[in-house]
Amino acid sequence: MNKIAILPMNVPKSHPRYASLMQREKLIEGVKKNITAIAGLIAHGRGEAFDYLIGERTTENAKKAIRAAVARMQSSKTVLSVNGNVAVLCPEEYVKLAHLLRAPLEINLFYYRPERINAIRNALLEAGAEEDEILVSNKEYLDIESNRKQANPEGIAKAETVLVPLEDGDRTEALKRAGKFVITIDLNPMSRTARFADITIVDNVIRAVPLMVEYAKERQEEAPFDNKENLREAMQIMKQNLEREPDVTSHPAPS
Ligand code: PTJ
Repeated sequence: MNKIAILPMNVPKSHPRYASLMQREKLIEGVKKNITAIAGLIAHGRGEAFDYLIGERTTENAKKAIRAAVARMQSSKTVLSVNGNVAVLCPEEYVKLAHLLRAPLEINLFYYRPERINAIRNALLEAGAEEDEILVSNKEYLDIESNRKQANPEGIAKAETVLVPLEDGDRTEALKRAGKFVITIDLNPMSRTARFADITIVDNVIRAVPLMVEYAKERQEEAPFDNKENLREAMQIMKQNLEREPDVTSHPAPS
């Protein structure tokens, strides 16, 4: 890992893509600290492309999903799954959400390495989590091949609802087969995770998690939520943005 030369970058605040460049810097730092998987950088790039298509903003469609997700998490036994990307992109807000929901955090990695577990645990502690709020997936639980099959008997295995932010596609279906209610935050409305989840928030975790924290400060009413319709709407927004005339005066696309 240390053999890879990563040039330190001085991102000027005036740069029009400052916020986006800073997210990349955080992830690169995360790789250096063993928090983020190298593949997490690629995953982020894919997310960025979809973020462009929704106009790099939280749409009304995403807000509706966030409200439904918070209502469900407030009224059921919930666990917040943690991977390397979330642990660098929004650790403080994720820990705050766990506190407001009184839900444990469970580290569950696709690219498992013991040193990554330790690094992520430390990142969560630094972000304000208590030692006993952090669980690690440690027992075979799901009928899938990848390391994501693990779950903690006191955490995901016992939970009614699992929040799985930005994730590869194999776990959501298996969690559904295990009877869980699955909520995801995924910028790609076409991903397997997005399609198989019960509630999909099509938004960047950077924006969605702080908003979840805001909503979780008050009791949210549970209301019927149609995820297929929600995904259809998200794809419609992307389609409309793609059909716009090129506009050099405004980017992201205005709402
Ligand atoms: O830390 P690990 O080992 O558990 O690995 C985590 C990654 C993310 C590397 C792993 O789960 C993976 O490879 O995921 P995928 O298959 O690339 O899927 C990630 C999904 O999240 C894609 O659909 C992306 O579009 C989406 N995505 C990427 N960045 C963001 C995002 N969604 C919301 N917010 C983002 N910032």
